[in-house]
Amino acid sequence: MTQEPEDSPVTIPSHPLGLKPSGNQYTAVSNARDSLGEFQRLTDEALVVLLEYLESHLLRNLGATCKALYAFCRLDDLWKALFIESHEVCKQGNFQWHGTWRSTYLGLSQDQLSQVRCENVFSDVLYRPFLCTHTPLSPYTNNIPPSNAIARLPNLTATEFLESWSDKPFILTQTVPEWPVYSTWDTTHLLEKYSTVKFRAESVDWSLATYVEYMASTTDESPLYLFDRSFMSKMTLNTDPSSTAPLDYWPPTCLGEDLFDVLGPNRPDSKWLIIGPARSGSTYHKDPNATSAWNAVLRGSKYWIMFPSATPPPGVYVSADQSEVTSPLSIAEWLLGFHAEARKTPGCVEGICGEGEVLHVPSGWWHLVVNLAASIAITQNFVPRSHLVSVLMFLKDNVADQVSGFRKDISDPYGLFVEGMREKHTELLEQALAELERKAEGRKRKWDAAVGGVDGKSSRGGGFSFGFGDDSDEEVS
Ligand SMILES: O=C(O)CCC(=O)C(=O)O
Ligand SMILES: [Fe+2]
Repeated sequence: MTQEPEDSPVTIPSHPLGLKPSGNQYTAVSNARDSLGEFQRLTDEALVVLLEYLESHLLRNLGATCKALYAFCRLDDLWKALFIESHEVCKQGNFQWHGTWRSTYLGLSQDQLSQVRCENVFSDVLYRPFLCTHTPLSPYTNNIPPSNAIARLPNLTATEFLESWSDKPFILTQTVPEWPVYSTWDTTHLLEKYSTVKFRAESVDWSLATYVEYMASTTDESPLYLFDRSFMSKMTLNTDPSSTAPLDYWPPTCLGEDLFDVLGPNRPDSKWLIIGPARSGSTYHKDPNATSAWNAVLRGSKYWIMFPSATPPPGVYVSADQSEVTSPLSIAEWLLGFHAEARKTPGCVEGICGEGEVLHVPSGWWHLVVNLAASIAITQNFVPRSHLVSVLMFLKDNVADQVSGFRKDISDPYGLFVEGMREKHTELLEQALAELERKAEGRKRKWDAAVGGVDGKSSRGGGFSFGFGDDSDEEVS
């Protein structure tokens, strides 16, 4: 692996159409934009928005009128949207991938593609996705400062986990190799058994055969990510420890019990199969319902960068109730724009979880994940007893309807969880409810102090801002 620092120059290949970033127009002898006619009035951004309204035949015809529009109408994101939103073939999920969304939509092979050189087209809007796709990841994911490195643990006991580790990210280095799925889950083996089975990849359901073809040749800036919560039934896997049949995998024993087990069949979604090419991944988020998670890499490797609950990562903007998160569109954009600052931010931790390893995501932590090579992983969310209070608080407050993953007919997840806990873990529940009450009291006292008394008026007379987010022992998300 190369070890280039983040600010060292990197070499990017030239764009397949030959188009260049906007800045190059100032030294160029000609500019294809000059022949755009009335379209010249539009900025590149506005032009793309306009093109988003066109159907495929219009996009194709307009692209044949001049060189600049040819370049714009080839923008593959336009064809991705057309294909995903309206193409029957995409909905059926079982088709041949032709390398780009446009070629797939139009059923074109490589030798049927027109190749107009666009050397005098200058556009950051068109060049940016290409730059992001070809920006090497290694300057960002290598050279992790030792003070940021996520701990790598060959083993851990359940007691050590509860006492010292349930609030910290760590990588278990020796758990997965014993799982039966570990030896049999490369794409070749999976295709032998499941090639026609459809898996969810963002908003589409594609056969595994189609997805694997896509994965092998996509040049998307943010590749479509297979993230399927029903894989257990689709693949008829067994993880039930009470069954007599052999298990396909099991959670790392050191993570101990999962208190959401008391919900039985009413528990929210908790298991996902994740498959994606290099550069695919997950943009910043916290896991649902204040749960913790483990993520086991069966093939490939993943770079993780994480921040504690109260520290939103640089470039990520969170609304006061934490229900809305705004961040750059793609992982590459974030790496280009914010990674250097993030690495220096107190609380930031980073690590590479390799094949056969498991990463622990503590409740409430922000994380961004990028696959460094094509990867296959399983992730599972759970509630350790050390986070029972945070989970109860999250379910009870349900700020901005953020509780998620429960079946639609379950109207009171908090009540259901309390009921289940009362049946199976009475004492633990009582302690947690008492703690919850203490925290609610503390919040109320803070509120009263901030507004200057029970009449709710601020003693300062002016506006004020108030949040629980900086309260390290209180999690509101
Ligand atoms: O593997 C990934 O892309 C990350 C998935 C994730 O966010 C998780 O396991 O919590
Ligand atoms: Fe996650």
